[in-house]
Amino acid sequence: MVQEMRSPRFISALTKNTVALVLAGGRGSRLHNLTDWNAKPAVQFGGKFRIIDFPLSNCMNSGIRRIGVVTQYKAHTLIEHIQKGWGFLRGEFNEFVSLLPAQQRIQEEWYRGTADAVFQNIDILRGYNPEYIVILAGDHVYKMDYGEMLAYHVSSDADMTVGCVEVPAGQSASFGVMTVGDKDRIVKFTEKPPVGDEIPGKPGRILASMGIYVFNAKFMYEQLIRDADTKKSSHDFGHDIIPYLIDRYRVYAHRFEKSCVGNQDGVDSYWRDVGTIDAYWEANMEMVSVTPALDLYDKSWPIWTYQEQLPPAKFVFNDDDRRGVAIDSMVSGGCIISGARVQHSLLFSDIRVGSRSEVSDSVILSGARIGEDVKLHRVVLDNNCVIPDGMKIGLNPEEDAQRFHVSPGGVTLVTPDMLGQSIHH
Ligand code: ADQ
Ligand code: ADP
Repeated sequence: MVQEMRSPRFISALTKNTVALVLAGGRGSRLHNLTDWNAKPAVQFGGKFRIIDFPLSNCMNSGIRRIGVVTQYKAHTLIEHIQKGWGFLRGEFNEFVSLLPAQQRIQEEWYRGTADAVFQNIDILRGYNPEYIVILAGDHVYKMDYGEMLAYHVSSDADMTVGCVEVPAGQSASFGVMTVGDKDRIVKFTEKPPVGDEIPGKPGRILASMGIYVFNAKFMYEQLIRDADTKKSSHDFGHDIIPYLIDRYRVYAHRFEKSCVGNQDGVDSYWRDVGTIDAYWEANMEMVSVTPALDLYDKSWPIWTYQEQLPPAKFVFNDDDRRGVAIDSMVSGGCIISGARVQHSLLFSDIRVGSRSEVSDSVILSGARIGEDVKLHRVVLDNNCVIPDGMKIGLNPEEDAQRFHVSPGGVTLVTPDMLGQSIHH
């Protein structure tokens, strides 16, 4: 039965009857000043992408082409990105990426929690008339075939299915933690417990919710209406909806490794919530490694983005006999490395690095102007920073901590505001 249901024809019938909603409105405050002006899903990642490109590309590659993006907090860059980059879908084929900003459609409040963000768009969703709804987070980096998760949901006869992944038990407080019974039916679910229940037989590991859900559409509408009328609810999927449902309905866990795409043998399934500066730095650095677990070069599961058209990166051997070089690095379009050395770093687009400067183990977001004789080590440099000649960052943590934000892992975040450059150029 299950075998038969997993045929590609069957899965495409499911994905066609699905609407995906990408929740992209959260503050992402653990990313500190990187989200002062940008919602986390719009934060740049991997040299030329924005984080939201990953779930959106997964939808495309999975055959889900009816997508709503729910926005709220500091959505300007995000909205512009979606409009410029994701407008290629054809309405004639019933394909779209639709922006759903908080607009007080149902009540006089902004979106209160994740479930409320969906509830307040219920009339729009109903109008699309889908059989299934996939709820995704706009701030995770991974490649996943949602069609596999839908097939699992249908073949389990589930009302709701929660994507899950194994993580170290020490991270319990960041995740919804679940216990599963027969055939991975969820029997217990606790949102962000200080200490989560370990997986039986796997000490030190917990089964964490990825914050992505499949629902039978009608069932979801009923449950969101019920929750909206519940006074003491915080209207959050993890806090309120899942704990309420598990004893009353069929809620199943779908394991990410079953639908993770393009995993290399022997490498853990790649899924990252790049929620903190350390995690953000680390995940970007992983892209620079020789064989990253997430392959951006795989043409069978492309990650799409919008990027300004720019000339190729240029490496200049300049007048005073200095080579402009980049080693173990990724350098995007529009960059000019002139007589400078870039090592084990990720340079987004339109960046200049001047003579005798050294950039190492750093993530440099687009538009940076790095002067001469500069040293940057383990730095995350926000968009459009201007680093004056001779400035050294990342060599003296105590000095850095007075001007910049130094993360627990020793990564220095530098934004234009911290440099006294509040003018957007
Ligand atoms: P968190 O990631 O902490 O936990 P949350 O901050 O609620 O959950 O954000 C989930 C997604 O919804 C994010 O993409 C965020 O941008 C978006 N979002 C949050 N508030 C929103 C709003 N008001 N309007 C629109 N979008 C909003 C969740 C689950 C956990 C799970 C982790 C996995 O609750 O159970 O383990 O995700 O990362
Ligand atoms: P991008 O599309 O390149 O991400 P943003 O609109 O997010 O552009 O802005 C780029 C950077 O400029 C931000 O990361 C922020 O640090 C800075 N910035 C944007 N707007 C302001 C502002 N009004 N005041 C100060 N800094 C700003």
